[in-house]
Amino acid sequence: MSSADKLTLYYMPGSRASTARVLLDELGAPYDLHVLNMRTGELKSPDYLAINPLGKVPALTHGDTVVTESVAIALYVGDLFPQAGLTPAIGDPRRGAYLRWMTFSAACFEPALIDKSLGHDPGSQSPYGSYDQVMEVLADQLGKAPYLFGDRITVADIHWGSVLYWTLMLKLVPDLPVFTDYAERIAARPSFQRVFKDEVRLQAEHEAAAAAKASGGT
Ligand SMILES: N[C@@H](CCC(=O)N[C@@H](CS)C(=O)NCC(=O)O)C(=O)O
Repeated sequence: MSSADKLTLYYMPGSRASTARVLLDELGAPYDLHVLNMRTGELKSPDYLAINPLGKVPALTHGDTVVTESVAIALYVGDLFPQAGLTPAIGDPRRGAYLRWMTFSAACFEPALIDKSLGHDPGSQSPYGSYDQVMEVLADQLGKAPYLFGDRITVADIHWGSVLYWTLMLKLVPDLPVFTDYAERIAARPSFQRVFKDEVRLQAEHEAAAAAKASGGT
């Protein structure tokens, strides 16, 4: 991969950027990992705000192209590395469902969780229906097969396995067996385990750096 094609993932441990990291590993993608320490303000530094003006992770650069938003990053890298066999490509009968369920994550699932946790009732005009409907349709889809679209794992399963792993832990979704079994199965993959292990190290480093900064060090 030339420098014009270089991939860099802007990431912080213990965040949804972990999913993008796992996914790049699953795809066998060559990339640089740019680790940011939220506790020392690196997400809001001018350098990083030039990449993502929201100061949020993940972000991915590919040469001069900048991609933010977890779902967009997952779709982008899935299409970039079809040889990994994890991407329902254009023409694949699963492609429509793939785009649907990836978009559902950002457009329906996440707003439903946020409204619920803030005690907002969006009413009947809600773009996602209701929280309960979102949970029901997701549980129904996951109950059909080992993976979202049958017997073959895709990028969407890496994404949703991670989403459910974190949201179950935060008690934002009901602990239905269809969710817990799926999340545990996906998070047990070696790629997740490697990233989780490395994040323990990184988080300890970040805490030490924040403590040093607070006590007047660099
Ligand atoms: N819609 C964005 C949300 C990104 C987001 O909220 N990232 C969190 C980490 S999970 C973050 O960067 N938080 C740092 C902050 O808000 O300062 C996406 O899906 O990528």
